[in-house]
Amino acid sequence: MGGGRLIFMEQENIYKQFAKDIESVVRADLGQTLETYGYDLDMVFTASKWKPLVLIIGNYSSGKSTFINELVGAEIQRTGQAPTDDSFTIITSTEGSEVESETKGSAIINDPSLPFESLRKFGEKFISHFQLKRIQNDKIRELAVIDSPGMLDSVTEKDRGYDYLGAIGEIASMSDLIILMFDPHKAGTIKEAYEVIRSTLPVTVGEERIVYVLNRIDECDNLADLVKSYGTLTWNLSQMTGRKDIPRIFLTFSPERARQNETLGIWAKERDELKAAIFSAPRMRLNHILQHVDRELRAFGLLLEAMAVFKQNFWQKMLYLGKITFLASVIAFFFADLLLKLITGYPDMPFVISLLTGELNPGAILTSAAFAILPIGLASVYVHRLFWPKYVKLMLCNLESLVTLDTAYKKDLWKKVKAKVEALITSQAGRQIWLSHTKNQKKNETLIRKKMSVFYDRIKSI
Ligand SMILES: Nc1nc2c(ncn2[C@@H]2O[C@H](COP(=O)(O)OP(=O)(O)OP(=O)(O)O)[C@@H](O)[C@H]2O)c(=O)[nH]1
Ligand SMILES: [Mg+2]
Repeated sequence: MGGGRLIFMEQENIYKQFAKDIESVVRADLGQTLETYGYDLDMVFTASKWKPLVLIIGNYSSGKSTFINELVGAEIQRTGQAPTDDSFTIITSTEGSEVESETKGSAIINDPSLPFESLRKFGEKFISHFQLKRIQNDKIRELAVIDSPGMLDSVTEKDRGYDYLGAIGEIASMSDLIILMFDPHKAGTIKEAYEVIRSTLPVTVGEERIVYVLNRIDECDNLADLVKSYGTLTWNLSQMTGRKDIPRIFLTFSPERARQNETLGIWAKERDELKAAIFSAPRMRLNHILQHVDRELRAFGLLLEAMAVFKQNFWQKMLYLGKITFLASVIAFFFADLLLKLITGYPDMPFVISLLTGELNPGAILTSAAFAILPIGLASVYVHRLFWPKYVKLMLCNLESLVTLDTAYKKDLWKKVKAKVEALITSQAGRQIWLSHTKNQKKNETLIRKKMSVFYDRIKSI
């Protein structure tokens, strides 16, 4: 046990060190800049805050809880044929001298050492369906497994009382591995499962983090029955994900609950492979952290792009207005008093005349200067009172015009930062036209291009 524990500790150190290194590079190169734009660095590193997470989702009664119990080797979760779990339960081991405990949702969300603060937005009803169980168990020392309420067919957000799909999406985005479990009775035909695969997961999770499982295959009456279920599931998945390739689907069954079935032999080892995949979650975390930081930086890059265009458009218009004002000032300087003389007969000697006759006097220069200032004053009032508020409003109504969303990836990133761009323009537009966004863009790009690639190389060598 000592040796195994030592390897655990070493691994733990590698992962923690990796996360720390990325954090310190980003903080050193971009910390201040991120803060200038109200970017909370803690949010960027939420993914690396706690243990690797494995989220288990799927149809009701597909065997999620049974599988978790088997994984940890203890009856932690209730199981049953009808929909059983109505809560999200995080299961992990106790640390050091901690005793076994169950923590309520409100305490989890308010605990700054845990990464679940962002789930607060799903409201009280969700929080009351959220819990953390710490058990004495070495197997899950390095990770936390999350059991979830089974997906149902005819349930709505109103029935659940909270945005179930939204919560799944949010938890999935933090998770390093997502096990999506089906069973032969409902191989991908459940409405909520459809929604999750079709709309929720693609937004928050990279494909490589999702593991598909067809569980309870012992309940297929014969091989033909199993092939039919498998075919149905792959067909449904291809419809839902839009993927052209067929992802690997683990065909599993619970050795304890399985009915006698002679065709099962060949698949018996898939259960162990699935468990091995779960225990590799800490490794997945490295990728996850890096991808997460990379994505956040690229999203930040998009925010900078938007702010740079916001600033550039403004100064372009100012340049145009400046040229007109300058022209008006020059005309006013030379001819305004001449016009005044034609209308009112005053002053006696307009500036241009005195210039031509060589009788230039300081009084005439001063009057002309005063006339020259007039367009500047008017322009400045126009900019402050009319142009600026209108410009800000126009930009807020056309936020998309600030960025080029030429790829699906950029469109996804835009969903992440649009609200931030809006908030920046709403609350500190005046500041944004003075900040050096292009310089910050370059800094950000250099960090992504040069320094992040070093970390990608480092993952390969771990
Ligand atoms: N035959 C067979 N039965 C299984 C298998 N896995 C689980 N079961 C049984 O299926 C039923 C449902 O299992 P659970 O583990 O409670 O399923 P769940 O996915 O957690 O269900 P919800 O919490 O309701 O979403 C239980 O009665 C289990 O004993 C399996 O591989 N084969
Ligand atoms: Mg369950």
